[in-house]
Amino acid sequence: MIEPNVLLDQLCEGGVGFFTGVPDSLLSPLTSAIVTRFDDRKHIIAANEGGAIALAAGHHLATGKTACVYLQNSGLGNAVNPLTSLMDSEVYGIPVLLIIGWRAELRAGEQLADEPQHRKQGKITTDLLDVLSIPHLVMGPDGIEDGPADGVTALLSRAQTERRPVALVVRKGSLAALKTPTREPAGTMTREDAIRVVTTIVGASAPIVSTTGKASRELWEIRRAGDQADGQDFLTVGSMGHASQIAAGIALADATRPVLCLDGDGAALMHLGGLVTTATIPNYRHVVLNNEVHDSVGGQPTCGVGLSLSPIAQACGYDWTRTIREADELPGAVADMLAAKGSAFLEVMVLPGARSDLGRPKTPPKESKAAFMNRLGAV
Ligand SMILES: Cc1ncc(C[n+]2csc(CCOP(=O)(O)OP(=O)(O)O)c2C)c(N)n1
Repeated sequence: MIEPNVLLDQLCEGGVGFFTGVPDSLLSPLTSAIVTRFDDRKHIIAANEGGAIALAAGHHLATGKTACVYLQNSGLGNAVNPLTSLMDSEVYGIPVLLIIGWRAELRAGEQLADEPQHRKQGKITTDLLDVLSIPHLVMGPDGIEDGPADGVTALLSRAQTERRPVALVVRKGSLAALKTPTREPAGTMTREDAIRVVTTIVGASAPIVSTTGKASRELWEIRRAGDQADGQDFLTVGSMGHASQIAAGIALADATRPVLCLDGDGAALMHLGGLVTTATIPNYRHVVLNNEVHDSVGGQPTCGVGLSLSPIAQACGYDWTRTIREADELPGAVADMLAAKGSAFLEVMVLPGARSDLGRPKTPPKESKAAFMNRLGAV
């Protein structure tokens, strides 16, 4: 396995002086090494992958150097626009080294078992890089595959001399584990307990759209344990950051029915501008479970550590907003949110972490979708 700090040394020796990205579980050891080693002028956890590419562009414009952007392959979609219309040699020709965690990777043409939301992207990751004319190498636990041992250095120097994006695609299990630095917890209750309270009080009064990551897994398990009917929730298993707009589309379709979005802080921050839209919808209820970290992929901080999201929601136009930290405040706050006149935003500060035996939704996404649409009376 590759030691993250050895890879980091290689990057620094190759001239990389700035790191940014959105955390990924496969790359978690690398992000931990970067967080430990660099201060916040040399490393920025970006709100989204497109923003990370643009930060890297700015770094190059100011220093002439190549930055490193780390991301999960799910985030490539967010990065495609600045890669094609800003960085590409047909436009400004700006070098950047992408380090991409390859979920649902292909090994000798066979796909590694992974969640449904990763399958398509896993299949097309290297083809997509080809289409984008981004030279890339694949790294496995034994190092660079089908390339020289100093492949990373060669790739970096290609980015610099040819002034273009290049990519290192990293397989599962390639990086040796490194502990994520721990932080002061933002809240006092677990995310799972908070979800249990929210679902109990909301009952059948509002369909729920939940965010990407462990929150949806916990919601699914809570429904299973309670033997509750399918179709109450739409789990946004992929498409991080978009749960709020999915809920908005549902809320707009029927003004008589409240709709609740169960969001994460990282996801809400990823496409924060969406708050301006959701705030205008009177039957919209937004709960953000804020643990200040990307818990689902290893607990790395979000770009909003120490930031309260309620005042932002209020400034975006929400009619009702509140932040709570204590478990005993939650039932009353949920009831008030449901009774509020107009759009409502509740920020619940929660602890990072999850049960180690947390399961994953077993119902295929298309079946869940059909049950949800049935519940909404759409089929
Ligand atoms: C576009 C995109 N980028 C990155 C990921 C990887 N990813 C999945 S869940 C997650 C963290 C979500 O953080 P947050 O919304 O704060 O929820 P938490 O996990 O803390 O409950 C990340 C980065 C993804 N699925 N999609």
